Amino acid sequence: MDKTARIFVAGHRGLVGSAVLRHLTAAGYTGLITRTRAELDLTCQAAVSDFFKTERPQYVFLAAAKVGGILANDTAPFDFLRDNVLIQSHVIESAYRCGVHKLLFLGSSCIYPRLCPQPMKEEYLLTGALEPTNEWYAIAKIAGLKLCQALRRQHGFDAISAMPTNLYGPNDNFSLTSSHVLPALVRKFCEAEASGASQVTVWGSGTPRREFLHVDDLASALIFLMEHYSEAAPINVGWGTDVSIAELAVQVKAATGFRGEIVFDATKPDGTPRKLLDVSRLQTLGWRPTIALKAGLQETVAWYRAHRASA
Ligand code: GFB
Repeated sequence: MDKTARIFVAGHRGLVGSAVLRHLTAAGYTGLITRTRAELDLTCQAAVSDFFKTERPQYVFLAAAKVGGILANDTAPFDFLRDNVLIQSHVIESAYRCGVHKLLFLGSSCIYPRLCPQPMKEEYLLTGALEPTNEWYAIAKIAGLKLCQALRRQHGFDAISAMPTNLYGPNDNFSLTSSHVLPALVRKFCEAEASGASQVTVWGSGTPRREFLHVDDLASALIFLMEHYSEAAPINVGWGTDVSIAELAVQVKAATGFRGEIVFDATKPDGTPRKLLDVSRLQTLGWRPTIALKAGLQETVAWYRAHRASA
C-alpha cells in the first residue's frame, strides 16, 4: 500500500476499525475513506455497490460487523447471523466487482470448534461442532472467510482473512449486558470502586479460559498482513497465552483499586471452556504483539474513567 492509496476502513467507529484508522493515520496514509452507519448502510446491497462505484477504494479493511459478548450472541441469534452475512457479502462482492486490489476480512476465534485442541491451529476450522452460545455469529464469520476463499479461487481476487482472539481497548462497548467480558469487568470494578460497593459479580463459574489482545496490537498486525500476506488460509492473530475469567477478574480488580469481594453468578453461561489461538504462523511471518495484559488493562481502565460518560 503506498501512502496515497485509497483505503476504505469499514466500521471505523468500532473497537477494531477505530484502531486501524488511528494506526494508518499515524503512519502517514492520506487516502483514508470512512462512512458512518447513517451515511452508508452496509446491509443495503444497492447502497454499498453505489459507494464502491463512486469512491473506488483500492484497499479495504472489513472491520464492520455486529459484535457482542456471550449474552448478546445467545439472545439475538438472528441479528448476529443476518447482519453479518449481509454486511460482509455486500462489501466483499462490491470490492471484487469494483477492482479493489486487496481486502482484509475480520473473523473471530469463535469460528473454531467448541472443544478444539488447544492452542487452536488454523487447520482445525470445520473439524467439530461450534459453541452453541455464538454459533450464529461463528457461522456468519465462517461464511465470510469462505466468500474470500471462493473469490480467490474462482477469480483470483486478493482477499485475506484474519482471525483475532478476544479483543479489548479504547472505543470498546462497555455495556453491562451486551459487551464482552473484559470491558464489562472494567466497568463493574470501576463503578464498584467509585461507589464503595462491597462486591462485584462475575458471570459464570470463572473457570473458562480466554486470551486477550489489545486492539492496538491487532491494528498493527492487520496492517502487517495487508502488506505481507496473500494466501487463502485464514491467519490467527493473538497474544499466545490465556487466563481464566477468575484470574482476569483479580487483575481488573487490582487495576481499578477495588477492595471488596468477587462473587460468581452461576446462572450465567460459561461458553467455550477454552479459546487459545496458535499464533505460530503469524509469528513466523515476523509479527509479534507488544502490549501485555497488565499494561493493557491499566490503560483501558484509565481510558474508561476518562470517557465514562460517552463509553
Ligand atoms: O467475552 P464473553 O462475553 O464472550 O465472555 P466469549 C467470556 C467469558 O466471561 C464467559 C464470562 O465465560 C462469561 O460468562 N463473564 C464473566 C462475562 N463476567 C462477565 C460479564 O460481566 N460480561 C460478559 N460478557 N462475560 C464471545 C462471542 O464469546 O467471543 C463472540 O460471544 C465473539 O461471538 C467473542 O466471538 C470473541 O469469549 O464466550
